[in-house]
Amino acid sequence: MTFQQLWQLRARFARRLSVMYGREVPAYTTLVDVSAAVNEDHLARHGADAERLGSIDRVTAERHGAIRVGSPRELAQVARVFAAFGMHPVGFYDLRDASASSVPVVSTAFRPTDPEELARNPFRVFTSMLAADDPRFFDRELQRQLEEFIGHRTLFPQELLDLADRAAEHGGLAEPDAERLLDLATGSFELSAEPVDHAWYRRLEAVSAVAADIGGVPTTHINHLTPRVLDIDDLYARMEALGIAMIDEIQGPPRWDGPDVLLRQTSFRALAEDRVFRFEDGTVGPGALRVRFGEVEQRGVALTPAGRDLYDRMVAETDRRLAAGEGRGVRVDVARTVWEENLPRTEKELAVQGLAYFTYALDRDALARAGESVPGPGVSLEVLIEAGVAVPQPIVYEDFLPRSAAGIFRSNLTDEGFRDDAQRGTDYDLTVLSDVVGRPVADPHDLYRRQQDASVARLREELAAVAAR
Ligand code: OOG
Ligand code: NI
Repeated sequence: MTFQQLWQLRARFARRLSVMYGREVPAYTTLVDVSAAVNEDHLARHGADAERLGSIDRVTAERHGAIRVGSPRELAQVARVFAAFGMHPVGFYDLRDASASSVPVVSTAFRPTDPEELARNPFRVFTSMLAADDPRFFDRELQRQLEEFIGHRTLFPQELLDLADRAAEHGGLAEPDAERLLDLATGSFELSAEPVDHAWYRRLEAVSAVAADIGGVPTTHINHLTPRVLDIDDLYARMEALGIAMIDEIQGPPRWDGPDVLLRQTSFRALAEDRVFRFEDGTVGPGALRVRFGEVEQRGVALTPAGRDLYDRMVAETDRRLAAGEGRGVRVDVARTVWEENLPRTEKELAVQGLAYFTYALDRDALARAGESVPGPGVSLEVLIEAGVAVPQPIVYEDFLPRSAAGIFRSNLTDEGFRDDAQRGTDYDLTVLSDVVGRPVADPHDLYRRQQDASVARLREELAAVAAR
C-alpha cells in the first residue's frame, strides 16, 4: 500500500473536514463557492500580479479551521493529533484581554512551518484552550466543576493518539492506517448528537458563551473553516447581495491602494443548529444552539517586529481618532487615512525600511545596469533593493491577529458575558503554553526571519558567483 507523507495526510484531512463541515453548516458551501468565483474574477482582472501572494491553486484550496478545547491535557492531545499532519504550534494569542467581552481563552495555531510544506498544503487550525483556572471568569466552585466535567470526557480516542504518534515518528503512514487515522481525526471534530446538559450549559453561558461552547458539551467540534480570497471587499459585497448578513466591518487592515499587510477577515453568524438537550426534569428533547459561524480571510505580507510596531501604532491612532469623533464613526475610513499617512505605498519601500518580510530574487539585468554603483560583497541589502538588483517577493503572513480574533469571537456572541477585573488573571505566555503542549510553541517571527535570511544568503552567493566571473 502506498505510503502517505505528512503533507498528503494533511491535504486529505483538510478536505475531509471541509466535506464534513459543509454538511453540518450549508452556508459554508455557499461561502466556498463565492470565494472561488471571487478568486477567478480577481485573477482574470489582474493576471499574474494576482498571484504575488500565492498561486491561485494554493489560495483557492486554502483553509484555516478553528477549534476549542477545555484543558491543558486536551491541548497536549490535540497537539499530538495535529503533529500527524505536519502541523506544529506557532504563536501565542491571549484573547482574555483583547476585547471588552468575556472570551476566557488562550490560543495558538497549528500549521506547517517549512516554506515547502506550506506550499504543498498550508492547512492550519486556530486552537483555543479554555483558561478554566482564571478567577476573573470562574469562581472557585465553577473552576472545580469545570475541571471535573472536562477531566471526565475523552475527545480523542487512544487509537487515534497512537496512530498519530506513529505518523509523526515515521513521517507518514501506510494504508489502511492512514485512512483509519483520517476517520478518527475527522470524527473527533464532528458535531455530536450526544445530549447536552441544559442546566450546566446555561450556567456556563451566563459567564461566557465561549466557555459554554467549550466546557458545556461532551465533545469538541470545528467552530469554523475559513476559505481564503484575493479580494475580501468583493466577497463581502457578494455575500450581502445573496442575503447573508455579514458582521458590520472587515477586521484588521483597511482597504487601501498600498500593499496588503497581515490579515483581513470577516464573518457571518451561522444559523441556529439543532442539538439534543437533557433538561432539568430529566427529559431529553430538541433545542437549538447558535455558536458556529462562517468566516473568510485575505492574507497580505508578514510584518517584521518594526512593521508590527508601526501597525499597532496605526491601530491605536485609528482608535484615538475614532474616539475623538472623526470619520463619522466608520473605523475603516479612519484607518485608511491613518494608513495613507504612515505606511509606505510600495512593497519595495516596505523592504527598504525593513518593515515586512520578503524573499529576494536577483535581477541580472539590473545588476549589469547598476555596474560600479553596486559596490562589492559587503553591500547592504537596502542598496541592492534600491538599485533593483534584489527584487522583493512578499512572504505571506501565515498567522493570526489577536484583536481580530477577539472581534470575530465577539461579533458572533449574543451577550458580553462576565469578567471580574478586580481579580488577578492567571499568567499565560508562549513559554507556559509550550509546557502545556509538551513541545516548543514557535515564535512566528523566527520562522519568517529564517526564510528571509536563507533567501538573502542565496542572493549573496549568486552575487559572489557573478563577481567571480
Ligand atoms: C477562533 C476565533 C479566531 C481567527 O480567524 O482569528 C479565529 C474561534 O472562534 O474559535 O478563528
Ligand atoms: Ni478564524
